[in-house]
Amino acid sequence: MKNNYKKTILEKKITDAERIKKDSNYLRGTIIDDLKNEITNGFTGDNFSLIRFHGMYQQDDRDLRLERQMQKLEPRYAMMLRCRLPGGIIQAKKWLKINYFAIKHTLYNTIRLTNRQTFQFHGILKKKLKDAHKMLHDIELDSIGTANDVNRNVLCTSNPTESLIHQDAYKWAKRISECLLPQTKAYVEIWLDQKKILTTDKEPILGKTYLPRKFKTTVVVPPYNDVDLYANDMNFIAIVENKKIIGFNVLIGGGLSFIHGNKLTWPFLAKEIGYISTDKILSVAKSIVMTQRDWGNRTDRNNAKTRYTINNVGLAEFKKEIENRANIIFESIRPYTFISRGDRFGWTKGINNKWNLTLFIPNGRICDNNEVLLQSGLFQIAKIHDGNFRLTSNQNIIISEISEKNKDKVEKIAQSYGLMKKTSNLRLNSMACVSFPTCPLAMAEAERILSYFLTQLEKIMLKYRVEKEIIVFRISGCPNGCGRSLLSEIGLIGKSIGRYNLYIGGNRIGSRIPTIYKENITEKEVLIHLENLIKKWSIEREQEEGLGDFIIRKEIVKKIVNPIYDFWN
Ligand code: SRM
Ligand code: SF4
Repeated sequence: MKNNYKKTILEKKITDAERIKKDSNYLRGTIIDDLKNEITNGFTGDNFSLIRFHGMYQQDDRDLRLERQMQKLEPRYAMMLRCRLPGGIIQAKKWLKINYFAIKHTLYNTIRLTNRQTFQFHGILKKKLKDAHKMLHDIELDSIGTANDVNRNVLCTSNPTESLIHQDAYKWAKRISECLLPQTKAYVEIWLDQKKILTTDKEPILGKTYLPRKFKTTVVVPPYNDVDLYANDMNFIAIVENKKIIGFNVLIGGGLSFIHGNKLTWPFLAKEIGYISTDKILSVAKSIVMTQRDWGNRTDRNNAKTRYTINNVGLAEFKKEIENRANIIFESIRPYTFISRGDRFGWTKGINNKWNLTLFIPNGRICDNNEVLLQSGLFQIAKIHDGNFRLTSNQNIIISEISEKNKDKVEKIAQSYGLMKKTSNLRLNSMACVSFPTCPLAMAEAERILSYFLTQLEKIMLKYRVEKEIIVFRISGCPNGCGRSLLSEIGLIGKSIGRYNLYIGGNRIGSRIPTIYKENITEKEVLIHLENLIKKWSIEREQEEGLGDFIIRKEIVKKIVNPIYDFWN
């Protein structure tokens, strides 16, 4: 380990986030007292941060902030709750309860699919939180480890019924999720009223102060990179021989966030460290997490994610430590290729002769509106469907394992509720983060403005006769980059209300970080720049050349090779 880094992590003062974890008695804090406190709808002191370990964020509606301030009321506090759903699979029958809860007990009445294959409720009042957890428990779900400094929801390439390989990959995603979960009994005591037994809490993997920062994992089956693996801390790419997974290439240290103006922060693509056979996957996963636990920077949260640890100690040293801890030697990376990362919409047939129907969910927001009755349509499907719903990392949904006898019925419902409307390839490959009104960190609109941008871009694409093309277009309301804008061909990142940085030149499969093209521009300016680019692309592109690749070939921006240096220059 580099000496000056060792000195930093040993000598500098730990952050308050570390103090909170240390003092929390394995994530209990005084949450139980706060639940009884009727004076405020919020959580107090350390509990504000501790509830995140139980899968909840305290938020307030930012559209109402000013009005409530004027009325001298406390902000309209309510919680966002994120469920744990490794690989995104949930039985359709369970959806009925989730939907009922959203309609009856949340302020927004919607469900939000996230780009990490799970769902969130926004707007649960403190007094309804236990009901939410009990409802999840009744359907064998929970929200443990979906937020804060732990391993988050584990992603897995969607549509596992398509082959036995996918089923196997899903099994591994679940096993990794379970193996890395917090062991504390705090969740069941607080939310499910389980009696406290003599405290036997131990956290052999995560440690008493958990990880230095959030940690993200994927299991991927090439050629589909629908999970956007390069954005994740730890990734297992399945290597297949004779139709069986025989092992995994391991990639570590991806992440997309940065801070405007802070050149010590940068996005980074996960890097290859070697190949392992399947029997090593859990010990390697544990070793990577434990190395990051012990070596991650607990004195500066902006330098605490795995990619910074790797940069601080060196990739070779990090890899050696994993090998020592797991008692393995990585083999050379095995060949693999990715050809796409979008979802495969419409009908596909599975190995078990059952059917899958992938539906496009704009922004992952499950609600009814004038054009589409998404919430009602999915509810009707869930009532008759005895298979699963699969949530994708692109915020869409697959109705999976539909029997032959139900296929027509499902299609009829999907058609009559408007769930199978024809949509442009641009729209199908777009994404936005949640942003306003619930996200406290939002600087500019994302989810609520995506459709406006897409409608304008659809017109521009039609004008230049490229309306059938795919453009991976993504918006994030701030540089935390939840909409994965820094893995898009065209990405917007919020600067302030109505203003964005425009990034261009990523690629369709998500293995290149786009470059800043224009800074702090208005929505109108964004569209003017994009029209010029699309026009040029329509005339000068090579056959089947994507917009991002075209931009790099024509040197409209400099290609990002090493983001540590190139991202800011
Ligand atoms: Fe995110 C924080 C929403 C995927 C990077 N993210 C947040 C919070 C919880 C704001 C907060 O801390 O108070 C947002 C809640 C908004 C709301 O009202 O719901 C939020 N992030 C989301 C979701 C819902 C966006 C979506 O539209 O799907 C995604 C939930 C995924 C899940 O189910 O777990 C979501 N967030 C991501 C991704 C993409 C991914 O994981 O593939 C990233 C970039 C990848 C990465 O981690 O580098 C991402 N979110 C962040 C960060 C920056 C972390 C960092 O490394 O610095 C924050 C802020 C933080 O953690 O301090 C953040
Ligand atoms: Fe909120 Fe920023 Fe993430 Fe969007 S990118 S959800 S605005 S934290």
